[in-house]
Amino acid sequence: MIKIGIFGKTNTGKTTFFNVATLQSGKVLPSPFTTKNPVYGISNISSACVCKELGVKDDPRNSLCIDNVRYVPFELVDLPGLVKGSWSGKGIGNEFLDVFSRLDALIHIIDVSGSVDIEGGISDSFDNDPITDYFDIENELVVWYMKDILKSKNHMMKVNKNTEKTVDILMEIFKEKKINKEEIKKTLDVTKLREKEIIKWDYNDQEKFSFYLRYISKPTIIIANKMDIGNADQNFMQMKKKLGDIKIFSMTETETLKEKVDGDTQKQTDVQSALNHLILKILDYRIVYPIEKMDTLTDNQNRVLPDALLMRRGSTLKDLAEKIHSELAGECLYGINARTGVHLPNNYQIQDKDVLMLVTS
Ligand SMILES: Nc1nc2c(ncn2[C@@H]2O[C@H](COP(=O)(O)OP(=O)(O)OP(=O)(O)O)[C@@H](O)[C@H]2O)c(=O)[nH]1
Ligand SMILES: [Mg+2]
Repeated sequence: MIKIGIFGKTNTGKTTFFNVATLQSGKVLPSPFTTKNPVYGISNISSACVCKELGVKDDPRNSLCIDNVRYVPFELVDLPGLVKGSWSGKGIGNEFLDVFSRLDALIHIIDVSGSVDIEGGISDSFDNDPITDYFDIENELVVWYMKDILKSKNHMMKVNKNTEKTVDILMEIFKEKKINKEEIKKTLDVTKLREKEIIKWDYNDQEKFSFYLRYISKPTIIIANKMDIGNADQNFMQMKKKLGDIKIFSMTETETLKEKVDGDTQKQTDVQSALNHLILKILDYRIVYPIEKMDTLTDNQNRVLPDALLMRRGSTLKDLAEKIHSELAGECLYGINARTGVHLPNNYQIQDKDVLMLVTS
């Protein structure tokens, strides 16, 4: 299951966001470090269900269908709050780092009102600068990546550059951080460090590599929270200007796109838009509906469109077979597009809202 982590400075509203997204009731308090350990929950992305278009009444098993909208689950993790120096100085628990390593993407929550001071307490002078916060907290992540490179100096000394390539060494260095070869290669290209032996990387190279690897391996959106108080409007404008490359969500931004509804429903739709964007747009997942019978669009228990699965862009029919059952992958002969009846090869790339039947030997 996709795993998304909520992180950021303490007291910014991470648990508030998590509670709306998962319908849990984690402790929310105006004091720093309220959340002590990672908390797991299930949330959903939403997408127009194919049931309407295909004119059937569905019977979902792994997901929900409400008013022709499919809700597909993923895992959300509420992480303990950070402050400047958390990792470099004060030290953060191994549990945090273990959980963090296994995340697919991140939601960075920022108090855009300026109410959280440098120690993490809430002050009503609203003179904290959220952009500084953003870079301070991001820097904690970069330092954490850099530590891995520094720790590996000894290992690199022994490396015979004829037998081990830069990419393989970096794979080894970052093997615990859920980073794949493509991400390492992309980072080497962006930083233009591919040709430079790692042992010769200076501090700037290490920092640059860590900075880009953090972004490439853990795609991130920003939630500008607490738009209702303090200097939020002004700070938000500044943030948009300074952090233009990163998608930033706020209450006001989504409000203009939607008709106004009552408070709680509005909060949920805002959270939903952010989650949908992260998973469907940035991580680029597609939703696929596997079935076992063409004429009825059912599984072998006669459930109509039982499952909606999230598959990353570039996933093939064979990947789908593997996801459904690892033994199925070897036996998959071809697929059939349920809408058109067209036969599809094993290397067919899954498209969003595909309804597919797998034919096995
Ligand atoms: N005004 C306002 N207050 C908010 C908003 N979101 C959260 N808060 C308040 O901010 C305080 C901290 O919220 P939490 O959700 O506990 O923050 P957190 O980031 O999980 O904090 P830690 O777990 O301690 O790191 C609480 O008093 C919340 O009620 C918001 O959008 N506007
Ligand atoms: Mg919390």
